Amino acid sequence: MLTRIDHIGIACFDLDTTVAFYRDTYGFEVFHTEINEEQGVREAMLRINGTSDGGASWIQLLEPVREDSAVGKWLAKNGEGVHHVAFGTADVDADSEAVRDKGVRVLYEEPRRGSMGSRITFLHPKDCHGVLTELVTAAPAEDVPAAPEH
Ligand code: CMX
Ligand code: CO
Repeated sequence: MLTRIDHIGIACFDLDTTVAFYRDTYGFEVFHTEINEEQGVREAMLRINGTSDGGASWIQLLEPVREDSAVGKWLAKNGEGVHHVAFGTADVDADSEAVRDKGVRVLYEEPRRGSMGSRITFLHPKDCHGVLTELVTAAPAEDVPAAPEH
């Protein structure tokens, strides 16, 4: 069952200046950064709030590390902006199979590694009314790095 918005993925040309905008304008701090080579991104996760099921909601800022990556191609075509929406679930395997059974294209045979040890898959935007949709199961809490002091 999809129980929350896990994150909004936002594509940007320059991660550092975009992080600075989110900090200076809203006061959101970076909780975690990483490079995900498989996805072709350098990313920053800004924690917006915790939720009652133990998960959290995030803004995921994405800078491409390769022009031919999903985000690199999208940026070249559209410029900066909202790239995808991610729903949180306790069981990404079951939920992606359930969505597949409804005829929606699920892009990965098996979920892959996402931010902070999560497991992720994507649904094709053309089957989702133009929205690239991600399904996420967060890593168990003890696997997630502690929040920075601020
Ligand atoms: N939102 C909405 N539509 C999108 C889209 C997006 N983010 N990305 C592509 N599309 C649309 C394009 O506009 C295009 O539509 P038209 O044919 O009408 O012009 C169509 O989908 C095909 O796009 P494309 O540019 O030819 O790109 P590809 O088919 O090569 O790739 C997709 C599209 C969705 C398969 C690819 O982006 C993908 O595999 N995405 C999943 C992985 C990902 O996005 N990783 C980065 C984030 C990592 C993370 O969240 O951790
Ligand atoms: Co994402």
